[in-house]
Amino acid sequence: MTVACVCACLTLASVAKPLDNTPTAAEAQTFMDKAEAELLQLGITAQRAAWIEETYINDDTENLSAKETERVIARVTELVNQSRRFDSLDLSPELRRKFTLLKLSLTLPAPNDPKLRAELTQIASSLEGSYGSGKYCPGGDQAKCMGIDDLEVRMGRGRDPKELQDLWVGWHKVGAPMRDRYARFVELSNQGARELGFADTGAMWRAKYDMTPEEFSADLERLWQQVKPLYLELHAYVRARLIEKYGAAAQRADGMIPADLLGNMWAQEWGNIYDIVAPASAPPTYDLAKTLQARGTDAKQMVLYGEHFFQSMGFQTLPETFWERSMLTKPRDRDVVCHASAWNIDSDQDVRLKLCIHITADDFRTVHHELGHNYYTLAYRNQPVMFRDGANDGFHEAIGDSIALSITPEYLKKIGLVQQIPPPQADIPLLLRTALDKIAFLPFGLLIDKWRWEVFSGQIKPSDYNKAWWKLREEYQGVAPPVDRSEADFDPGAKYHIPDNTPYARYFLAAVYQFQFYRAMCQAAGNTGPLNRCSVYGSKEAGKRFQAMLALGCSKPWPEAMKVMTGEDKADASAIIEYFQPLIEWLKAQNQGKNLGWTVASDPLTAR
Ligand code: X8Z
Ligand code: ZN
Repeated sequence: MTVACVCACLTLASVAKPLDNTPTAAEAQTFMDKAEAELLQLGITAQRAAWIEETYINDDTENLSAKETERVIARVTELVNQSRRFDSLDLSPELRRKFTLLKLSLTLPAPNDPKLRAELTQIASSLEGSYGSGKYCPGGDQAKCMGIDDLEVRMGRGRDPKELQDLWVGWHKVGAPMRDRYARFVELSNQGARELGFADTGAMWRAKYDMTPEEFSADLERLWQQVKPLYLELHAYVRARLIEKYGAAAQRADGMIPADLLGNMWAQEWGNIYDIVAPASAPPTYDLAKTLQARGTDAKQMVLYGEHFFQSMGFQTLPETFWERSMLTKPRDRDVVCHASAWNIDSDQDVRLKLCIHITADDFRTVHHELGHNYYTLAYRNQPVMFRDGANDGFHEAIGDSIALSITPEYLKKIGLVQQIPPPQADIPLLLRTALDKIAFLPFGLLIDKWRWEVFSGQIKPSDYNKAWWKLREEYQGVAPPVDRSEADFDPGAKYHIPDNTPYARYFLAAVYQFQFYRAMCQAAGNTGPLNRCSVYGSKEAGKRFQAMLALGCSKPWPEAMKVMTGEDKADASAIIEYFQPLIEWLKAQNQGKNLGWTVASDPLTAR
């Protein structure tokens, strides 16, 4: 029994203290126990500082938060370097996983030189501050200034191409002043990544998925190829309807769509232009925003709807402190980061939301998205510190969205938000409305980090930042800048996750995972009808299945966590295809005889 012998020898080797200075498994365990306790405390302070910074932006809070971030990065780096002496030890899979996670834990690796590290964290804080305090004041009128939350609502509702272009150009000015800081940020962070043994920061990010960075890139490409045909159909259909509506303003010889006409500042989700593209003879569906507004729903009630859904599946009520400490509306007297986020200050019960809620259908869904993060952190809070995170970051982003897919007309009727359930013929319009958000998002979700990975690897030079950005947007999304751009602009800076340094591949993954999770919950709930009509509202069975996966945190490689919930151990877009099947057939019929796709401009910075 060779195998048993090998195991026994290794176990003995790690128990008995060898004569040389080789560390033991017991020492590794003690080291990790201490590291976990220390990092928990450092993390809590850093989270508090970040919370204050993002809900009260000024030089002081930026500075204090940068200092705390710096402290965490410095200590993690130190611990990673010290832990290298345990690299060749035979440790339990659990302990080995903790060391691997520790090594991968920084999103912002920083140089060991304290001066450079401080410079990097200051830049990081200031980029975030620039975005958060960014405004556009039409006509230069200070009384009309809008932050991104108001601008998003205007982009969603606006139907005058001139106004849309003006808002688009106005907001995108926020990027230009970030350009030089961003280039330095990339340089410094890469140095940190190299010191930790990675090729660059992007390679470090791609190493976080229980597979090699190369396997990860290939997996994303596989998923994209699965869904690309559906995106092409949607793009062609929407393009035709926009041309019907706007004429020349929407029409381009190359077949691309101007990026300001899709109801969203970044053309990343198109649900807001549903009214423009709705099938001509569609039976009326429902207008959630109108109903919510007519009832005088406030921000807190929006969140209560979300909490109520989770509770119906057996999840706990949110702690009292959630309501005391969350920021649900935009304060009048100071700059805040309005971009929605969910927080867990203490890796325990101190969960919060930070949102500038508007009473819209978008924000109704965003609330569910964010609560998904909160419920995930609550579910894994009893894991050891190193395992208190999502199975991977795509899981974290998918949880709330997989619940929001259950916001069906039947569900809305049950909670009194629609009067009448639309007839079965309304399935196509409803699916189209969902596809405008979920399918339109896919290429966007993919290209953001395609850009960033090449920026970090040096393939894209600072002098080409904007050109490379638009080349990817044109290639993947088939959208073009509404006005000429140049390298004097820095349009990536106008998208939150670039100045905030939040990796973005997670959202692409989540767009796929959420349909897998939803399909599994629907099975658990005993759904037998078409997938798109399923709601797991009230299903304790679905809740139990979900909770079992959530409670694992990142204690197991993500395929194992996925298996617990879905029986599958791979990302797979077949659930998306199943969900949208009736729409796919309908779109194909609508597009018959039309060309799908577009040609990418040779100069991506030129509007037309
Ligand atoms: O950033 C978010 C969430 C916070 S984690 C509101 N999302 C991405 C975005 O807004 O770009 C959700 C969907 C994609
Ligand atoms: Zn999120």
